[in-house]
Parts: sequence; structure tokens; C-alpha cells
Amino acid sequence: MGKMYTQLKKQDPQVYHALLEETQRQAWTLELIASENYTSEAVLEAQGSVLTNKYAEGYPGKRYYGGCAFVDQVETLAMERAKALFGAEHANVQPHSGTQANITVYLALLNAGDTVLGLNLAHGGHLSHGHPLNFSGKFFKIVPMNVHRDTETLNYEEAESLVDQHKPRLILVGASNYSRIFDWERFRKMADSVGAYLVADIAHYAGLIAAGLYPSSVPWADCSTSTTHKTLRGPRGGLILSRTAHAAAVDKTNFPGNQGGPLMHVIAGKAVCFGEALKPSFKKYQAQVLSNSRHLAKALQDRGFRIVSGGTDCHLFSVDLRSKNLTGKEAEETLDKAGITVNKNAIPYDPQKPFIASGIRIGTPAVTTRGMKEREMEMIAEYITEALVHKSEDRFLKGMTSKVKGLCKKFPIYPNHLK
Ligand code: DSN
Repeated sequence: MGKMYTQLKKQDPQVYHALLEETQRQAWTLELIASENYTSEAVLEAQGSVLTNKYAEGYPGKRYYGGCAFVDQVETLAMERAKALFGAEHANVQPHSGTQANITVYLALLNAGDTVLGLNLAHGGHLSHGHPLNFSGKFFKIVPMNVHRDTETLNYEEAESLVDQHKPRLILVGASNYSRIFDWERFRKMADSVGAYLVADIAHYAGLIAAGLYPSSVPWADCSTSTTHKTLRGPRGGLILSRTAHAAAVDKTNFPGNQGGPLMHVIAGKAVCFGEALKPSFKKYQAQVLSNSRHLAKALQDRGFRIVSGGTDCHLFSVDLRSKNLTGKEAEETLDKAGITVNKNAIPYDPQKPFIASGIRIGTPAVTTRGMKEREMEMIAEYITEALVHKSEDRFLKGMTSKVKGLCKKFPIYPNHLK
């Protein structure tokens, strides 16, 4: 990193050092966390730009600050590109995160105390879909929907009867750990049967949806919320796509309702990310993400691991480790020692507490960005298997980091950052 961050190095060696170490970590480990990815250098440049200096409360053309001509251009580009990418009527690119996007949509459409149907966190949902410790669980009456115990796929019949029984005002469909297709049309019908709003949280699937490889929620949902940094491969941030009918409420609720000044440097990164996602090469990338995910799941199955729901239709899947006498926590720690990064995750009807968990979640967006394909997925499955078999042998695991580094070396992320 000799040529990078020269001012930072001089002025603040402590922060520089941490940044250096993180650059090395990213370069030399296999990133299998399903919600992470590596942005392009262009996104990094946009996000690390002078736009971080600019206040721009309001929206393009209607700001509460002077000097917004150029950030207006950037935000307009981001909005127009997001709409084109997803075929949406309206886009708000200001939410700082996916949770912020969800807060905005709840507050735009609901009153405190209203009933919301959302996927149980323990079955793959997200904190902001109604966890009791989250704002969503505190301010709304949450009715959780579940997956079937045997197939581990969404229990639509139960969801339909919950809708009938509780008459929710909003149905929130989305997940942070569900590897199968959501039937958006069926949820639309459920929502219409009781006059509820349908909101889709597509944070995980957005890149696949943009590429036409996972069904789009946009034609069915009143609003679709997302992050921009997972399969979409942009900067960390949030996004709301909505029907025109909800545009004014969404905008007003996001600012001034829920946030102050938008992060214009992040919005610039989003604009670049959406521009990249509109290119044909993005579709090719997403097809490889999907193929790699299916291949890695199958390669692990071939090595005796049980995959939750038997496979995957997207970029992620969960491995049930119970038959291997391992917990998710142990597996996460063991793989970390071998240079492979995953996160422990509850599996449906998990007997373990969430902090221990019986599973790990695996995703292929990041390794696919490095250029890895099916052959490398086979190698990764073998590394995971070997590491977990030798979980108590620290020397073996340390030895594995050389194999991992060897693979990483062939597929660099930001080669200039290491010079
Ligand atoms: N988005 C979640 C994940 O999937 O990792 C965390 O909030």
C-alpha cells in the first residue's frame, strides 16, 4: 500500500495500520459472507470523494442548502438508473442502509400499533422485519410467518391463514437467509384479500433481480426496499423503489421524517453501481454467482453436508452442521483460522441459541467478483471439509491458510492497493 493513503499514513498511523491490515485480510482470505462483496475501484473512488463534504437536505432541485448543482446531477443519475434497472416507477436513493429504508417504508405506510406479517428471523427473516428488540417489533404488532419443518420452504398456507386471522395492514416479504424463490404474486393476492400493503425487502436478491435471474418484486409490491452492497455490488447503503402512488409519502418520510442530510458520496457510489449493473457484463456476473452458489452447495452435499431446503435458487444457502457434531459458532471460528470467512446462522427450528446456531450461511457474490468459477467452488468445498475435519488442529488450519492464499493470489481484488 506504499502508493495508497499517503496522507493518512503520515497523519494517523493507527487508522492507516488498521486499513492496511483489513486490505490484507480481504486480499488473502476467501469471503463467503453472503451479504458482502467487493465494489469496483470506480465505486470506491466515488465514495472516497469530495462529495462527503456536501450537505444536501431535500431532493434534487428542492434543497435546503446552496451549492447543490453537482450533487443534484449525481442524485438524479442514481434515481434514474435505479428506476431503469428495476423497471420501477419511483426510486429514493437516500436511505443510509437497508434498515433505514425499511423504517421509512413502515412509517410512510403505517401507524404505530398496526399489524405486520413478516418472516420469522429464526427462519431466515431480518431484524427489521419484526424482531422484538428492533424498532419494528417495538412499534408494530408483528405476526411471524414460518417455513415448513420438513421442506424448510415458506409455508404459504400458514401465511394465508395468518393473513385471514390477523388482517395485517402490511405484509413484509424478504429475508437475510432464505435460499428459495418468493412467490410475490401469491403474497400480492394475500395482501389484496385484506387491503394490506405488500412490501418486499430484496436486499439480498437485488443483483439477481436486476439481471433477471430471480423473480422481480417490483411489479407486485407497493414498495421494494434494498441495500446496494450485497449482490448489487455497490457501496454500503439503502434504496427504496415504489409505485408512484407512494412516492410522495416515501420521500417525505425519508427526509425530513427519518433522516437528515443524505450521504452524497455514498449516493455517487450508488449511481456508479447502478450504471455498472445496467451493463451486459453484470448479467454475466450474476449468472456466475448463481451457478457458483448451486455448485458449491452441491459440492458440500457430495461431501456429506446437509444443505437447508436441499439446495438454492440464489446466491446463498445454509449448511446444517448437526450431523457433523459441530455448531455454527465452532465452524465459523474454525474456518476463520483457515482463512475462510463465513457467518454462523440459525437454521429453521434450530435447537441452539442464535449466538451458537447449528448452521453457517454461505454466499458466492464476493468470490465470484474475484473471478472464481465452478472449479474453484469445488476447491473451496474441499477446503471447508478439510478444515472442519481438523477443527482442533491449529497447525493444520494454519497450514490451510497457505492453500487459501494460493487461490486468492490467482484472483486478485484490488492489486494496486497491495503495491
Ligand atoms: N443484511 C444482513 C445480512 O444478511 O448479513 C445483516 O443485516
